[in-house]
Amino acid sequence: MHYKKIKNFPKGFLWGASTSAYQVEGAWNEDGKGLSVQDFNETPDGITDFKVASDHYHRMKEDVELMAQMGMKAYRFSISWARVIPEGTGAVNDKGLKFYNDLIDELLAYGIEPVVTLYHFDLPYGLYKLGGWSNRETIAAFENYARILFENYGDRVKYWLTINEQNVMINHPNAMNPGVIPSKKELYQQCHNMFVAGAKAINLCHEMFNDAKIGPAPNIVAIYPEKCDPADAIAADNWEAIRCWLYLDIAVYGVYNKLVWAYLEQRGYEPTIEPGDMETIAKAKPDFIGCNYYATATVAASRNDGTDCQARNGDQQIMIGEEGVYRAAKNDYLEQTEYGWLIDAIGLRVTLRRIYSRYNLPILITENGLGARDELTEDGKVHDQYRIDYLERHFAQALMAINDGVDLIGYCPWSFMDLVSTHQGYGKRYGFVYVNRGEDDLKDLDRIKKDSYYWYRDVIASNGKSITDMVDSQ
Ligand code: BGP
Repeated sequence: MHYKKIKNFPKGFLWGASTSAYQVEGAWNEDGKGLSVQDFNETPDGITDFKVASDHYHRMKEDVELMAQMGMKAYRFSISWARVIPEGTGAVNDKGLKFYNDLIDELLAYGIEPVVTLYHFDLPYGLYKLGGWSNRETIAAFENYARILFENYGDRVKYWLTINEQNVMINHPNAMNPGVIPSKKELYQQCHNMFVAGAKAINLCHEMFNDAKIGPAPNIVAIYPEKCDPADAIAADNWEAIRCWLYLDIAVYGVYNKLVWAYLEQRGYEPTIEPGDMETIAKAKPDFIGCNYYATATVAASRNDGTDCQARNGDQQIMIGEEGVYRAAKNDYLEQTEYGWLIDAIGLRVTLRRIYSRYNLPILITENGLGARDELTEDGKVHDQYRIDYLERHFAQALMAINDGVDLIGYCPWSFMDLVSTHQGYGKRYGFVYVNRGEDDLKDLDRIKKDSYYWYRDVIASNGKSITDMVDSQ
């Protein structure tokens, strides 16, 4: 759809940026913090662990000042469950509570809206040892943890996200399981338990506050069929339902997606649902949807001959197909980053339109960004024009989605500052702020504003007018 006149970003748009606790904080065993599964994940040789990360725990005030100078309206961060409740359940760590209390106060002092994720990949190890999400006790532990956060921060935090990328934890479970990777059957039981836990947090939040907004934060991307072959369209539909709609249908409609349930039953993956679970889930009504978007995926029809899972999409993004469901396909229309991640700005518009037309809820982009090997050059700067280009193209498509009628309330690129990538350590950077450290060499951990920092500052200052003008002139 082309428009004669482009509307600007709405007033009060939440221009922000994101991080997560274990990737940015460091101080992995300080001030009473317990350990999380991330502290036990073995990283390949030459790739850093999460012990120091970006040392944000010790430099929080300096970091928030940088956010303020950039003009950020919102900051999406996660709370480390094990910093607040070291074993995941039981005793509370006052120093951990204080860290986030101070962070929230600091943000608000600069007029930055805190957007708080309760749980971002870092399950307390104490709970993991007891079975993690396979153990229904973890549901109660999560509800208790949520209650503690709401009691302590609910007077100031108005935007909450329950669980980051639950769909990634189920479809790519490696990084969340330092021990044995669970079977699919067990993963879908964990998934169900997380659905109940997320719903309990939403219900609790709504019981405790009238003005708080809470929602899930899955990774949602449109899935394209490789060709206009209807069989490819079915495969795209299969994978979009299993990868994406399962998670949002539960959150918004309170039901299992029928197609996905058929898939689960056929394979014997269906979870045990305890009495009361679906009532809890149905009662929980999110106020908005958080969406992490990196790139679309493209699939072809399943052949169901034992070859669907063979990698056949060259070095295009992490996707391997599933027997009897879909095969991975190559998308020749898309560029790739140096890490092989696809770049699809228009796909963001497609994705936002699909989400909005299914659910009719406000959407907050909670992650999107470009991982690259940024270099600190001799002039002491980081010239990341490629990141500016990437974000400019994605902002433009977000604006088009707004013009299409999507109620997009904000955009929090990943990431505010450089931090440890989930799989690729410190070499792969996403931030607007460069952190001066290597994989092993911690150097001085100085913060250096990249070119994209100044660019984003100007975008925010004009409420995206430069993007609107650019789109308008095309
Ligand atoms: C998302 C996660 C983030 C972050 C990001 C980039 O899936 O929610 O925590 O890691 O992806 O991925 P990576 O760090 O693997 O480059």
